[in-house]
Amino acid sequence: MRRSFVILTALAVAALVSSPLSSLAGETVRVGIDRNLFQPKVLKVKPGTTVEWVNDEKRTSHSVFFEQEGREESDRLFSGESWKRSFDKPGTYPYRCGPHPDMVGVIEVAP
Ligand SMILES: [Cu+2]
Repeated sequence: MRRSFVILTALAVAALVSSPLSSLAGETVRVGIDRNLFQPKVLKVKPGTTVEWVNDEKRTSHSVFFEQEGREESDRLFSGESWKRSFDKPGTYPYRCGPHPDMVGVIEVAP
């Protein structure tokens, strides 16, 4: 009895440590960056999703900038580099590329 309790407790602790609460509901969805475009341009995700932008260009560097929220621009992403952001609250999150203001995208978060 006591032994099984200890084992179950250890399993529960291990589960919590290996999967932080913030990521329990979420998956990671990829947005590619290629030919000066975010692909897909409009991405719909559920709350708790992490979005990962990956620069698929050979040469050009880009960033991810949620300017309208007043957030800091991501680091410049060079070829093959990526940047992540998690979205917990429903809403519409427009963003653009720092060095290329015409490169725009939207993350739509809805249950
Ligand atoms: Cu760019």
